[in-house]
Amino acid sequence: MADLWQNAMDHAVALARTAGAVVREALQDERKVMMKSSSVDLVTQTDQKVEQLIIQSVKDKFPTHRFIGEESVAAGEACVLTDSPTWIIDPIDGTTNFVHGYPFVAISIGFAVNKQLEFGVVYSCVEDKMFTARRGKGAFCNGRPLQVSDQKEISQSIVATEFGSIRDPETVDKVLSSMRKILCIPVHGIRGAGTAAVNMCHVACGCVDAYYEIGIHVWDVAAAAVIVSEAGGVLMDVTGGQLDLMSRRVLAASSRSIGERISREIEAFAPVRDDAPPPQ
Ligand code: LIP
Repeated sequence: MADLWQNAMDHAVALARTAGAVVREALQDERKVMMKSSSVDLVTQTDQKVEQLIIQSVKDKFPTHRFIGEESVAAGEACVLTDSPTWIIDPIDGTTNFVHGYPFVAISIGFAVNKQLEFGVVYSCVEDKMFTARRGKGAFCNGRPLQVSDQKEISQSIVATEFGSIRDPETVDKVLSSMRKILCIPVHGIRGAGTAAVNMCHVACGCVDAYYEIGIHVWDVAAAAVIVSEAGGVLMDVTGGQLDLMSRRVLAASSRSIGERISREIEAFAPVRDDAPPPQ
């Protein structure tokens, strides 16, 4: 079995590179933008094309494997993680960045078996950075090993987060209140790349000490979760409890103590889960 997953991972890296070239090329052209759940939840033809390209290629090579893909779920497919080998795909993480030409755009491919993540590939294609990790085998960027920061002082930390795409005033108040409390700890600063996958890879690299967000989806974080943990980081729920990939909440940190300290300042809320049955 071990070799089979290595095969799958090699295929994921090759696909991410091919997809990245498609995305970079599309950045040169005019992009046709469509809305999904709201005017700030965007999709383009490139998202759909890249997801199809990845899924078709995986189906040809691994016909029994299953998929959770951002645009397939948007088109009505179920978002269910079973014990079967499952590819969890975000064809463009950072679609808003892509639409505006803001240079953090990633192809994110995670892979789980028996509901356990086996490998993650995140290709930040404008920067040409290929982040990879396989369970138990370390995390890498363009082949160089990654290690989270050894910062133990929250007051000397830098924290990544995003405003997210849930924009009702009550939710925005909670998001801003959490950021305010974290800024007032005080931490050195707050940053955000505009993509969950890249923010998490920044935790793995050690250039930020933690990242949290409420409102993300399983395809935004599955691949990068392996990269963070293989770089020595920790993953948890924003309350400090156990991470639940379908809960749409994530906190990644360089250490449990930094993560738990941040979790104490976050005003948690619970978006509709990724695996919730569709409304009747
Ligand atoms: C995005 C996430 C980002 C979040 C956005 C959106 P997408 O994913 O990576 O962290 O703030 O609202 O969910 O839609 O670009 O794949």
